Amino acid sequence: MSDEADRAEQIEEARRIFAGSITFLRSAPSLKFLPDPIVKEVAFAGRSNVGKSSLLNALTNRNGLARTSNTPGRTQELNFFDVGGSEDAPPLFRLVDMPGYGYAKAPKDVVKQWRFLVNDYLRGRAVLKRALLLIDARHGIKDVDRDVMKMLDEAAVSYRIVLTKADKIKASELADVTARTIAEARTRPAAHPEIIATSSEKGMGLAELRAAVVEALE
Ligand SMILES: Nc1nc2c(ncn2[C@@H]2O[C@H](COP(=O)(O)OP(=O)(O)O)[C@@H](O)[C@H]2O)c(=O)[nH]1
Ligand SMILES: [Mg+2]
Repeated sequence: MSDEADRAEQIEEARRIFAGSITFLRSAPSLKFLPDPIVKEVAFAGRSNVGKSSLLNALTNRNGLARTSNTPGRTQELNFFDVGGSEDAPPLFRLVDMPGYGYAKAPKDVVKQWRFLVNDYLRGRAVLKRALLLIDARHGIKDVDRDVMKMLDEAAVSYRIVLTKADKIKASELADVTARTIAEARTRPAAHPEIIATSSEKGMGLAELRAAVVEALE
């Protein structure tokens, strides 16, 4: 089979999986609430307001799956979603919505709690196959994102950068930020060398991102 046909098949398989059942499993405010690690996980991380909830909803075609919150930096929980499976069968895998970071007004103890929760999860979770690190296309990688990239590198969790809100900038600016982001990703030990540009608003990059999630499980 040609690479192109292969790719089309991956995209179609991912589309099918994301069109199937996806259900909220539970929130884990601390490690003791983590679900049993029975299936692989792919986690979504990013600064508060980066568009993570919008992207999860767009990816799964479900409006209320991840709540688009107007109190950034408040929810310090890992949210787990089962993809596929049924009452008699385990899920195919799980999506994990990680708590947002980088909210300027977050109290110090909240920031500290975030670091403990995220670090413990990243370091101790063998079923975590990849993190998708969301970066606002208007701003590119910021120092708070670099802190998280460092955590991922040090925990040896494979991650891939996803640009969000690509509809908000011109094509030339998107080309620029894409090139800069790829260049930086390539200096990072655990980062995937390619990135994906998305817009939840316009549906851009969603099919590719779904395929990237499924590919991360292989
Ligand atoms: N134009 C545009 N706005 C977006 C997009 N994704 C999210 N937003 C907006 O950005 C804000 C934050 O989104 P949200 O998903 O709640 O971010 P979160 O804090 O990372 O979960 C909201 O006002 C969204 O409507 C996008 O792709 N394009
Ligand atoms: Mg959110």
